[in-house]
Amino acid sequence: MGFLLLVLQVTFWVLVVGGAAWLATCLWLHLRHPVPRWDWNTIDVDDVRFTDDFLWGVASAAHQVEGGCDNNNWAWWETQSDDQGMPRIAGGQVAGDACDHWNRYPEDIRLIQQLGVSAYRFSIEWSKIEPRPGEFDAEAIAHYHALLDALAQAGIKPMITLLHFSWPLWFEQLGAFEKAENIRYFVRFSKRVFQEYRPQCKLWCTVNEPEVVSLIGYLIGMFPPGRRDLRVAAWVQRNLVLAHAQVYQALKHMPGGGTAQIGLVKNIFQFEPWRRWFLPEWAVARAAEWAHNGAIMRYLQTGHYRFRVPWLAWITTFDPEVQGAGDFFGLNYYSHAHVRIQRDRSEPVKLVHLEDEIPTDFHYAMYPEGLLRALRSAAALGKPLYVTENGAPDATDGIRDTFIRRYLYALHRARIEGLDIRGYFYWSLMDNFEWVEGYNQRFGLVHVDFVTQKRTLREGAKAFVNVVRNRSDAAY
Ligand code: IFM
Repeated sequence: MGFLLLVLQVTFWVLVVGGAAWLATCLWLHLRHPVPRWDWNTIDVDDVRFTDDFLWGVASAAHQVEGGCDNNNWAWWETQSDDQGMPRIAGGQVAGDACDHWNRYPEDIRLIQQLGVSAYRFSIEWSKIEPRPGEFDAEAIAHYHALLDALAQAGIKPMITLLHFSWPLWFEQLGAFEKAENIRYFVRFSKRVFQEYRPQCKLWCTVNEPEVVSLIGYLIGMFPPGRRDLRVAAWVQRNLVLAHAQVYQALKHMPGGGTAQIGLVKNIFQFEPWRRWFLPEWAVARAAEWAHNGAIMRYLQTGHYRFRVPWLAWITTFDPEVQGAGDFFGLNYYSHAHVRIQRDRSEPVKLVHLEDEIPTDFHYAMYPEGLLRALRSAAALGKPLYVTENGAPDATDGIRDTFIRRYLYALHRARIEGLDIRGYFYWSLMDNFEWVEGYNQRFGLVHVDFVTQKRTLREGAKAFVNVVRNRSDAAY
């Protein structure tokens, strides 16, 4: 009896002390990582002002809009099937002619003008410029000169992205960014492009979303090359950021490099626990936050890349050229997600959004508060910031107006706080090939009929046009 009492007493105190420690940890995490939600009913989202020198733009990427990108990693991927024999892209779609932007860019530049913006972010398709290793294609080079000339004539400032998910098939076959020694090919291509177009372009993005390429291509296996290996993914992430730094250093030493503005573009996506009292969800959310955001931000700040998952991926490198590499930081912001642990062996962890959040057509919700959070964390790098992408897939145009007004309100708030944000690029100018989703997700300010290639400005896009046109420096 006495022994049983003792066991009960010990159990009682273990539960009390353990429970208290659990709750205290959750409370501490909750206070350290709050999830701000604004009461939109009390906010006048139209009360926003931007200085006249703020750069407004729209964005696109070569493989998604140009058409004829048939010699790269994605063109190959679009013909592949998964283990169950299902096509890699929704419904077996392929990028094909995409928006035929390669031929229709004069019309698309007129659309950009109609929107009232003064900048266009686009990418140069590496596989067209350098179809075979070391061979540069004069026609493709001339094409981008013509595009840049047309933009200049229209008074639109270009922002060039050197690597936006697609690369030549020959580079893929060499192992792409799985091997650090392959970075030199990307540096060679970048130098050639910079030499050609620097006189026509001041703003340059090196690599777009290294964490997305590594996560989806090398861990989840839904982007090419379809690998599922945490260790490889962590190395690819490191190599892509190292590639950014090496390109940055190389271009800075070229003619025109000193005055060019060159930066990395990173997607910041926040991860939260679905239940704030549930420690395992905190643990997964914090780990995801580190893998997706923290590891790269710290690498850029210090040159140290640390990606440590016992037995799976244990990486520690120091690359001094990465520390501080970049004249600006390009932020792509889309949303946040809540991590839910569930009793489902096939999907033990699921990313969900809260019921009271406005959903987009994709798997994430509208969360403008997160743009301000992301801008604050990016500001820690001490560089000027550009929002290089922000937008929503919304085929029925039901939420685009609200999306734009709320996000631009968050942007305005960030500027009022004093964050050094130089410009904002909406993703995207027009509907385009949304990678694994094919043409099913419609992000465009402009609707595209992919049968006739007819472009039509969406009603919801007018909210963007209004802010862009009414800019004023009164508040500053
Ligand atoms: O379409 C993509 C783009 O290529 C990279 N950033 C996110 C966009 C929307 O998913």
